[in-house]
Amino acid sequence: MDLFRLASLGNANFTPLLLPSKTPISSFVKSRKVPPTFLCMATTQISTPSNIVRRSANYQPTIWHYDCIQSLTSLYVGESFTGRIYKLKGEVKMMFHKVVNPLERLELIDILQRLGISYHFDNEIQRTLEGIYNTNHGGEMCNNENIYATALELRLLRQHGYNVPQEIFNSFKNKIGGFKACLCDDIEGMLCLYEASFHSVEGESILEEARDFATKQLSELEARWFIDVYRSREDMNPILLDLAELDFNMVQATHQEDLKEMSRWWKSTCLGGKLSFARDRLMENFLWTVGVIFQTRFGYCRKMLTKINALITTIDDVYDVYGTLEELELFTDAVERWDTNAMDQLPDYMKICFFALHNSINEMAFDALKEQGVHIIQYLKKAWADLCRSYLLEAKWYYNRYTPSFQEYIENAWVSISAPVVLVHAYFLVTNPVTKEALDCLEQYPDIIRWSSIILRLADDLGTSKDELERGDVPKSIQCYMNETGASEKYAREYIKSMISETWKKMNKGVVSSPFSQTFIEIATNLARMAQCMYQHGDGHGVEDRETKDRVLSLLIHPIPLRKDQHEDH
Ligand code: 0FV
Ligand code: MN
Ligand code: MN
Ligand code: MN
Ligand code: MN
Repeated sequence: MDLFRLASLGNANFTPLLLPSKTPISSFVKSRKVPPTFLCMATTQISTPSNIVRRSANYQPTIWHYDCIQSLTSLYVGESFTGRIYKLKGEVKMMFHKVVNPLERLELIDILQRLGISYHFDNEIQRTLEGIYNTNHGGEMCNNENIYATALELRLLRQHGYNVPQEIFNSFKNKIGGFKACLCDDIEGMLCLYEASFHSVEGESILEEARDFATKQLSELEARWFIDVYRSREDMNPILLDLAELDFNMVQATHQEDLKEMSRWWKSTCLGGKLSFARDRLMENFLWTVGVIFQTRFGYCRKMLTKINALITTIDDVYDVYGTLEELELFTDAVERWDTNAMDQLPDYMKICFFALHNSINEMAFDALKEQGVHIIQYLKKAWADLCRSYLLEAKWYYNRYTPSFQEYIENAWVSISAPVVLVHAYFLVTNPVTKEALDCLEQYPDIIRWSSIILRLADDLGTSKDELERGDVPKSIQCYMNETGASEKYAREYIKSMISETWKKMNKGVVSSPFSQTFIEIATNLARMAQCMYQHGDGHGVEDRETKDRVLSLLIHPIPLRKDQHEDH
């Protein structure tokens, strides 16, 4: 059920769709009094005069209705399926013993990863790769003739934390230092080289050349997609396919239960209904978390991250769209104080929002105290205060019509994209025991959090800034860069894309030598990948009914149709 195969997802085929503006800006700016949904509330608000002109983002109501989500039921639950999975897993484990050729072993690992079932075989994969690393890189450098095999080896070993030198590609170079032209005919080899090149770190010129050389574009890398491709391959192994399909459906059944629970929570907050200016995007908020951590055993983490994403999405709209500067100052103050006493001065719509935030986050901290005996609320509330301060600074820039320099923008924007909040919470959701060292490190936002946040911010800007500027928002990275350098929009976008690539290299390096757990590293990496997925065709988070809808249907709603014999416990 792996959504992604490699760090390059979307890097390659990232083509933001620019939405033509059908609506003149003036019609976005509606004069709104208190939203009608608030009329039923006992209103104590004092600070919102009725003549305030508020912006509107014109977000559409959600297409995923509560009753529809609650009616999701999957066939793929229960012991007969668990037993079948267990049997198939045993057969795959046998394959690791039967296959002796190193290339075939690498291919087996690659296929398991692409089918999204490698997580069942972590030990086998680790042992196999260790053996291959020790044989090929322990002593003398190997001299490979097969570029496909060499690229596959570099990618898999680097993905699993082995430091394989880029120089293993030297034997494919010609006398003047370029890649040999004849390699182009090897399409499989070129694709493999292309993928491997995304595992480069800064300054690796050979891998950079490799990427330029292997210009083949990849697209659609989801496991769901690969399962369909694999089914029709000549060398398809029916055991692997059976396991992948069954596993996909069973994992999906768990996701559906998580989703249903979160949709009940979302309804209970009333945020979707009462804050009619804000995005009601429970499904998308959930989809992000499946992309970030899909394994069934991390259900609690997935659910809490869904809440966090939903709160972020709502509060972001409060700052970017609806709130007045005075209200935003009050809200920021309330979050900094983390005190319900600070709520008295807030307008009603902010009271609901603050209370939902305060309750949800306190509950998570309470869970951590009960389950693990760690007292973490100070770390969580600091992350939210940092986020709200960065939101407030952007609001001030907006009201002052100020355009920051690119550097000044980025220094704030990697926080205002909310990834640090997501990752700080994620850290506590997957780490046990929590160490003092890690806590100190976390407070300063370690590099892995920064790189992931920057990729998320830049990808979001590529996908959303056009609409944002039209409705009235601060200049984003593209506009700051254009303003500072005089570059065209086209060039500025290219620059931002190259900055994403450079940041991936830093990320690749940080992953090799990090004090954090593999699970946390994967979350941080997947968050950045997910950003490139969600913003690949424009605003896939805010706009529900395009590519995102197809992804939701194929990943979360529709199971893979199975043959009859796959239902039986042989
Ligand atoms: C971005 O929206 C947004 F809502 C995000 C990133 C929240 C959902 C996802 C996660 C929490 C991971 P928007 O483009 O309005 O954000 P900015 O920062 O540009 O206002
Ligand atoms: Mn697509
Ligand atoms: Mn926004
Ligand atoms: Mn914002
Ligand atoms: Mn944005």
